[in-house]
Amino acid sequence: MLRVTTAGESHGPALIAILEGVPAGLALEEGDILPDLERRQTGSGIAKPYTGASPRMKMESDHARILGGVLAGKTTGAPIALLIENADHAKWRGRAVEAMTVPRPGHADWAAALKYDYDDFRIGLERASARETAARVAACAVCRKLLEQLQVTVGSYVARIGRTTVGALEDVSLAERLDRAESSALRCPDPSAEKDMQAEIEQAMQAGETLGGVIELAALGVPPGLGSHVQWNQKLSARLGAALFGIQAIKAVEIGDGESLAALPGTQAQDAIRLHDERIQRPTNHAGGIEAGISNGEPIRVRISMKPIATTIAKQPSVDFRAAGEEAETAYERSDFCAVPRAAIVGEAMMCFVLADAILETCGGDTMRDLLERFAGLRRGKISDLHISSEPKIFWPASE
Ligand code: EPS
Repeated sequence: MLRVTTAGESHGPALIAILEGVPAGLALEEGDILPDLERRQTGSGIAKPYTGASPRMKMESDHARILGGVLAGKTTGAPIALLIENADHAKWRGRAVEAMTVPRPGHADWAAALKYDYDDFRIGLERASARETAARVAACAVCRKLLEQLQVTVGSYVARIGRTTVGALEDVSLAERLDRAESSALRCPDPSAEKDMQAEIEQAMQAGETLGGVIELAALGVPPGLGSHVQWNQKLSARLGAALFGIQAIKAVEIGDGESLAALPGTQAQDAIRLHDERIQRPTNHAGGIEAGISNGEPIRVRISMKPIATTIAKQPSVDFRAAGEEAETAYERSDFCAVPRAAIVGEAMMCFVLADAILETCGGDTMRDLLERFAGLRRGKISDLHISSEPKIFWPASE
């Protein structure tokens, strides 16, 4: 239902996003997009508190201009076109840029050059760079605005950076963790772990290293019935997985308790189905709000793991492709030391996109008015909402 396409290079004039499929009648202004762009830019990386963000973040102040699809402050149903200028571009315009001849292990450099026959590794870098995520975050802020009208909220927190993980958070509700992340430079809901994370980032920066980590994403207020079990690519879990694996440097996606469920006996890995005041209740949420690829009305919980950024000040073994080629060490390119807190916002953006898409698929609607009416019907969960028959039936009549 929804499609988002981005274009533009990391150091080119601008990034562009086109979002198609948004119903008409959603109130939208540039100020609605700005908060997510600002959240994605957290920290300058060069001053305390260290967040590990690239110094580039100090140079850019991302702002998306709406160039199409919105008239008189409301979406029209036409594609929404957004443009974010790259402030850094001024330094690159008209300048001969030194050839990049040594590919960085783990970056797009080598694979992209081989695939597209590039004659300079910088060509792959320009599009593979996570700078592109600014455009995605802008487009998906529109999806967030749509979800807000339906009382669906999406948030995130950082659960791990390098070796440091958050402490036990069982007593802190999911909503409270998401709330705490908003006032933490590293989006960490545990102040003591945050201090250790900052120390670890500082050490990594001094050592010319980079750090990865783990992000928890959550959506609250999601109705049951999004996605479908009937086809592999309609499963909400599959759609979230594909969208989240589309974020630069994401190496694992887990739904609910994810990998840890593999070690449990079957009876302990499920969420009991209970009845309370004629409503179905689930006392636990190991499934992360998705059963058989369909949302079940519980909060959607997804964990994503990000590898450390491939660009390190510390040198890495590679090959110099000049002339006949010889083994060489990588040269430093400006980059983030740790992009985990910033990637959390990109994760939220992709989650907003997938949920808005699944809602539009289930509810349809050319206009927000249609959507709001139909969406109200999704909030079911009472015993009387289902009509289960107790009569036996012949599913497959014997052939005559
Ligand atoms: C990135 C390298 C750095 C990051 C960039 C992602 O850019 P530059 O090479 O210009 O310093 O700052 O991220 C952004 C610019 C951004 O807006 O997120 C990379 O190689 O992926």
